[in-house]
Amino acid sequence: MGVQELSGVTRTSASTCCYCGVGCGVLIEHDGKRILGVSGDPAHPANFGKLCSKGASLHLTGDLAARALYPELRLGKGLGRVRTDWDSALDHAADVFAETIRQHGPDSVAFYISGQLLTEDYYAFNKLARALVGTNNIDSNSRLCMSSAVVGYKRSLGADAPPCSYEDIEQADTLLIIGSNMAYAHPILFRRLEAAKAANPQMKVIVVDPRRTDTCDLADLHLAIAPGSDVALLHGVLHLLLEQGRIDHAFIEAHTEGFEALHALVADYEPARVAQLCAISEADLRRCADWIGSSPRFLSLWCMGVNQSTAGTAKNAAIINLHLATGQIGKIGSGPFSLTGQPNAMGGRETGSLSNLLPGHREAANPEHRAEVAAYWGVDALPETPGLSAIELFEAVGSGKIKALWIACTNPAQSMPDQHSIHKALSDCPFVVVQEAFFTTETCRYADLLLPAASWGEKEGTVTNSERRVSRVRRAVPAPGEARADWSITCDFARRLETRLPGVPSGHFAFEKCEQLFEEYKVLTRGRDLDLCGLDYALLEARGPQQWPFPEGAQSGTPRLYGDGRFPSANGRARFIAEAYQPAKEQRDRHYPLTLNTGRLRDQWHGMSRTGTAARLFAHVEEPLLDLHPHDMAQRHLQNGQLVEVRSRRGTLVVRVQTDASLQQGQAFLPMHWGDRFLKGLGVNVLTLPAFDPLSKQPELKHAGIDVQPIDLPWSFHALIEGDVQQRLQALRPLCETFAYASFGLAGRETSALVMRVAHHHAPDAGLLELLQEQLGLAEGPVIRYDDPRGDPGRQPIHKRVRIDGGRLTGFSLSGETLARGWLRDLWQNQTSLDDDSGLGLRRWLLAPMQSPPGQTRPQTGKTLCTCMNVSEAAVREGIERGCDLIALKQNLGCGTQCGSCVPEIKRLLALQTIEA
Ligand SMILES: Nc1nc2c(c(=O)[nH]1)N[C@H]1C(S)=C(S)[C@@H](COP(=O)(O)OP(=O)(O)OC[C@H]3O[C@@H](n4cnc5c(=O)[nH]c(N)nc54)[C@H](O)[C@@H]3O)O[C@H]1N2
Ligand SMILES: Nc1nc2c(c(=O)[nH]1)N[C@H]1C(S)=C(S)[C@@H](COP(=O)(O)OP(=O)(O)OC[C@H]3O[C@@H](n4cnc5c(=O)[nH]c(N)nc54)[C@H](O)[C@@H]3O)O[C@H]1N2
Ligand code: SF4
Ligand SMILES: [Mo]
Repeated sequence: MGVQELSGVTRTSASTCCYCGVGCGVLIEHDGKRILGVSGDPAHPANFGKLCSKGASLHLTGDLAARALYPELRLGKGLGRVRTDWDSALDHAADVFAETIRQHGPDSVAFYISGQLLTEDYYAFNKLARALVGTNNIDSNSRLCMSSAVVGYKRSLGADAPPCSYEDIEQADTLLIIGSNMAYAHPILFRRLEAAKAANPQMKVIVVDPRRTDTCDLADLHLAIAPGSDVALLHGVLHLLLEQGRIDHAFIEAHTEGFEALHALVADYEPARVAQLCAISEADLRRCADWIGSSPRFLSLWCMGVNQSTAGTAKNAAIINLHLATGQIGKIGSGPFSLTGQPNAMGGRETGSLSNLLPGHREAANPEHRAEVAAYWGVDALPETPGLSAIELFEAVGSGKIKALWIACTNPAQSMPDQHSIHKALSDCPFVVVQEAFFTTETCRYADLLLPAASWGEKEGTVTNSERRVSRVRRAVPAPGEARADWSITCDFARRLETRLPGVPSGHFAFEKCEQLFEEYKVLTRGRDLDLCGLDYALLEARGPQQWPFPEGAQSGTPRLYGDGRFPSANGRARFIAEAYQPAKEQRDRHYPLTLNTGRLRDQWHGMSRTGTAARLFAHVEEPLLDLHPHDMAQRHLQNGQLVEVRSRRGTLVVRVQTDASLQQGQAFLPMHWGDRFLKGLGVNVLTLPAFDPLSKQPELKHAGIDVQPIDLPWSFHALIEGDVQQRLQALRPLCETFAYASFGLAGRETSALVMRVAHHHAPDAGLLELLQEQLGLAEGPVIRYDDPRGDPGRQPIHKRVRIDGGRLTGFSLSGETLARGWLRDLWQNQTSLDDDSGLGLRRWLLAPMQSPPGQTRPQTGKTLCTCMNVSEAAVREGIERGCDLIALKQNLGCGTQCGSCVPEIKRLLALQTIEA
C-alpha cells in the first residue's frame, strides 16, 4: 500500500484507474519524476490485479505537448490568451465573479463540474457554490450519465444507493444486462462475469440492446429491442411473472407499497403487444420472463442504454419493480445494480454535486436539509432557488442569464447534445473559466481563463466505484508545469472570493491538505444511508478500499444493502412505480428515416483528451465511422468506406460509413468520442437532441432521428507524419475549416504518427496546400515529390510527398489520388529500410499511382484486435482459416492473453467462421 521502494530508483504507488466506474486498483511505477509503467493492483478488490486495455496503457497517455501547464488569460473577446501567474489569474477570476454577483445576483454565475473529479474536489466546489456564492447553479456531467439512476434508486428504494457488490455478479443465476455494453465500458467486470459463467455454465445471461455488441458474446439470449422500448419489455416480463404466479407476495406485503397500481398497469402489457412494441418474438419474451421468474438469484446490470433517455427514470423504475416483485434484492447474487460510468460518479452523488442535491444524499429543495448543511457550514442559510441542470444551465448561458461560468474536468463543447447551441453559448458568455488538465479540448477554445489542473498520477484524494467502494487516489509524480490539484485551485479561488463579497465571513476554505476536506465532508454523512464516518485516510491506508455505509465504530464496510427488507424511505418500505411506456422523442419519419444510437468504443475515453494521446489506442478503431445495417446501405447505394452526409434536425456531419450487421434495419451507430478536434464539424453531438427526462433531466443521447446521403467529394488528401503529433494536430486542425471533410487520428506503437484525412468538392488553392505541407514537415528537407498540377478535365491535380530520414520513410502526403496510402503506411509501420538493395528497388514505386508495387503483399491496413500484444484482425482471421480455435490463437499469436478485452471479438470471428463454413 502507498509508496514502496523498489530498486531505490523505481518505485510504485498504489492508486485507482482514472477511467471507468469499475474503479480498478493500479500500481503506478515511477521514478518520482515520471510515470514509467502501470500494472493492476493484486490487492484491490475490484480487479484483483487485472487491467483492461485502457487502464494498462495509462502510462502512455498524457503527452506533455497536450497538457495545460500555465494559467492563461484572454486579454479581451476575440483576442488570444497570454500566460499569467496563479495570483493574477485567481484574483482576476474572483474580481469578475464578485462583480457579476454584485450586479446580477448569485444565480448569474454557475459551475459545471464532473464525475471525474475526486470527492474532495467535489466537496470544495459544492461548498463554494452553495455556501459562499449562494447559488444552486452547480451541476455536473453526471447529469448526462447517472441522474436517471439517482432518481430511480431514490424513488423506488428511498436513497441513492446501488445495493449490490461485484461479487453478486458472480453469484447470480440469471443476469439481465440491459442498455450496457460492459464488454467495452466495464471490461474488468465483464472479465469477472466471463470467469463466473465459465465456472457455472448453468448461469443465464440475457442482454437487452438494440445492437449485437461484444457483450452479447456471453448472452444466452439477446433481445435486440426497438430503441427506447425497454419499459414495454420490462412491464411485459412482469405481466408474465404475474400470470405465472412467479412473484413474491410475502415480500411485497411486508416490504413494499404501490403494487396494486403497477399490477393494474402491466395488465395491458400482453405478450403479443409487447413483442410488437419491442420488435422481438413472443417466444424470446417468454424465455426472458421464464429465466427471471425461475431463478433463485436474479441480478440486473444497466447503464446508458437505460439512463440516457427521455424515459430514463421510468426505465430505472421498471427494472427495480421486477426486483421488488420477485423479492430479488438484498440477497447474495441478486438486486438492481446500475453500473456507474465515471470513476467518481458516485462521489459526485454523495457530495451533492447535482444542482438538486446537497452533500450527504440530501435534497436542495428540502428546507430541513438546507438548514442542516447551513448550520454545519456556519452560514445563515443555503439558497432556495432551484439550481439549473446541465441542459438548462447551458440554455441560461446562451440566453445571457448566466454571465460567468466555471467549467472543471469536463468538455461540454464535445459531450453535450446539440453542439451548435453549446458552442454559441460558450462563445457568447462574458466570462468562461476552464479548469482542465489538457489544453487541447474543444471547451478550452472558449476559456477566457484557462487553469491548468493536475491529473491522474499527480493528485490525491478518494473516489467511490459502482459497488460503493471508497478507494484512495494517490500522487506518484509532481504535476507538470504549474498545474495544481483541483481542490486546491477551487479553495484558493474561494478564499479570494470571500474577501470580495460583502458580509461574508472568511475562513471557510482554509484547507491545506485534501485529507482535511474529506474529514470535514464525512461528518455530513453521519447517520445517513451512506454514513462514511468510520473511514479516514489512515484506515484506507491500513485496510484498503471499503464499501459504505461504514459508520463510526464499524469493523468493516457493507457489501449488500436491504438484507432486512427495511428501506431508507419515510415508512421503511420500497415503492412500486407504475409508469406507462413512452416512446423515444424522435421517431423515424420520412425526413429522418434512421435512428442514431451513440456510445463507447473499447479503447477510447469520451472526448479523447487523454486516450487521444496514445497511438496504440487508435489501432482498434482508427477513424470515425457511421455504422449502418446492410439493407440501409444497399437502399442508399452506399459502399463501405464511402463518405456520407449525416443530417439531423440540429446539424450535419460528414463521416465515412460502414456496413454493420450487428445493427437492426433503420438504426445507425456512431461512437461518441470524436469531437470537433479529431473530426471537422463539431463532432457526433452536433446531431443529438437536448430533450430530457422530466424527472432526472438526463438528455436522450441514444436516439436521434437522422438521414444519411452520399456526398461526392472528388478531391482527397491523406497524410501521415511521424513525431510531434499533438503540436502538428494543433496547427493543422484550424487549416481544415474550409474542407467538407477532415479527420485526424494517431498511428503506431513505439513511435507515433499523426494521420490526416481530408476530402473536398475541389482541390484547394496552391497556397493552402503548401501551408498543409509545411505544417506536416513535407515542404522541405529530405522529401521526394511528384506534382501533376494540370488536372485534366474530370481529374484532380496530383501532388505527392514522401519524407525519408535515415533511410526510412517518416511521412508522406498524397493529394488528389490517395491509392498508395496503405502500403506507404506499411513501409512506415514496418520501419522498412529504403537504403538496402530491396529498399532502393522500392523507392521508384513510392510516387507511383498504385495500391502497392508489383510483387508486394497487399497493404495490411486494418484494425488491431489485441492492443496489448499488437495482433491484427487479419492475423486472427488467417489463424482461424488455418483451423485454430481460441486456445490455439492465444498460443500462436498471443492475442487475448493479457487484458482479455479482445476475447469477445475473437470469439465473434470464430463464430462467424463456423456460420460461413
Ligand atoms: N471504453 C470506454 N469505457 C467507458 C467509457 C468510455 O468513454 N470508453 N465511459 C464510461 C462512462 S462515463 C459511462 S457512462 C459508461 C457507459 O457504458 P455503457 O452504457 O455500457 O456504454 P454505451 O456504449 O454508452 O451504451 C451502452 C449500450 O446501450 C445501447 N442502447 C442504446 N439505446 C438503447 C435502448 O433504448 N435500450 C437498451 N436496452 N439499450 C440501448 C447501445 O447500443 C449500447 O450498446 O462507460 C464507461 N466506460
Ligand atoms: N452522443 C453522446 N454523448 C455523450 C454520451 C453518449 O453516450 N453519447 N455520454 C455522456 C456521458 S455518460 C458522459 S459521462 C459524458 C462525458 O463527457 P465529458 O465530461 O466531456 O468527458 P471527458 O472527455 O472525459 O471530459 C473530462 C475532461 O476532464 C479533463 N481532465 C482529466 N483529468 C482531469 C483532472 O484531474 N482535473 C481536471 N480539472 N480536468 C481533468 C480531461 O482532459 C477531459 O477534457 O459524455 C456524455 N456525452
Ligand atoms: S475496467 Fe479498465 S478502464 Fe475501468 S477502471 Fe478497470 S482498468 Fe480502468
Ligand atoms: Mo458517463
